[in-house]
Amino acid sequence: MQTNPQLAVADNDVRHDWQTAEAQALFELPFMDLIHRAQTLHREHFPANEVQMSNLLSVKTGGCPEDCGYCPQSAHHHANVAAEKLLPVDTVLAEARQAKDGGATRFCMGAAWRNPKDRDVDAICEMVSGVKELGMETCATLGMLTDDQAKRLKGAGLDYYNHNIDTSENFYGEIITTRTFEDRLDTLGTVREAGIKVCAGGIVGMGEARTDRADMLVTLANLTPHPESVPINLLVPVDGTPLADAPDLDALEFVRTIAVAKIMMPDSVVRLSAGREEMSDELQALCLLAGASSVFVGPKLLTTGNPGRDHDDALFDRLGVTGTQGS
Ligand code: SAM
Ligand code: DTB
Ligand code: SF4
Repeated sequence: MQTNPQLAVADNDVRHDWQTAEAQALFELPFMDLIHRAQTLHREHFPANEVQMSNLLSVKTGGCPEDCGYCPQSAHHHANVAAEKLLPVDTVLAEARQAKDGGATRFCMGAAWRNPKDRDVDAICEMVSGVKELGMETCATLGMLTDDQAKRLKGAGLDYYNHNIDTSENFYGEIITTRTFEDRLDTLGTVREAGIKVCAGGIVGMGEARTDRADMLVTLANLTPHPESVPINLLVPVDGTPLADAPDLDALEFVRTIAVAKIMMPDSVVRLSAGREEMSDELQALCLLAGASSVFVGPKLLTTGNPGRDHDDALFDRLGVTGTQGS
């Protein structure tokens, strides 16, 4: 439970029986009403002026057999990303130590896999236990997992697993053909069953309709319990991917998506994920006002850019926000 004990909490805010029409109606609220409602709920559940910071490292980049239309790491597309092997454990631990020296307490490792092989899981378990020994929280995103792999990762000390449903069940086939929406949900169940905290969200701005954004949030909010963390990514259009020329999403619609996510999952940390590099400070401030309370920090996400720490520190300063580490 991520509830702030100092603040009054209405537990009946946390529901698992959302209908598409209700989510759609939230999207259609006047903007001020929507943001006010989301921010009011947010501060009933979380400290109002804190933003959690996560550090991300791509431990296995490119050459992925999946065909996710947005992703520069897919071997099906022609983005300028070279395929690399899994980084050595020592290299990853050196990066984690550096992140720790910079004040980080959560370290997230991403791999461009459809699913890890068992021998990959051996190496990832070594990374996870090494990062744990540094005294940091651990997070990984490695694709689909078997029950046994999830249990082994949990045993090594994995705290969070990121696996996104990406979009609505309806729109999913337009974006990915090599695995199903059901596969994604199965992995989320496997992760939850293994006792690992769930980080699950999606991407907006891929040409989907508002109903798709509403449906995606309904699927996430009807998971029981809710994912502890809900990343909302704005598509980073990358040359050489099928979505390179996707039409820009109205920025206020992105803010609305964050607000609706917060209202439907008030006890979850909504993360303002990919897309920040192209956002103005003012737009990011609106996203935080809409209930986002976590960001990835550092100059790189997995393969694309992210605002540097200096910029984020200055932004937090302007907003009177404290960047916190850990959960
Ligand atoms: N291969 C694993 C998987 O797909 O689950 C883990 C890594 S994958 C790159 C992690 C997530 O990054 C994807 O689920 C997607 O939501 C997000 N992502 C990838 N490319 C993106 C892009 N161009 N813009 C926004 N989000 C993106
Ligand atoms: C998530 O939802 N967003 C992060 C994290 N989980 C792993 C990844 C964003 C990737 C953006 C494209 C790239 O840098 O390759
Ligand atoms: Fe592979 Fe993940 Fe990229 Fe899809 S999103 S192509 S599974 S790395």
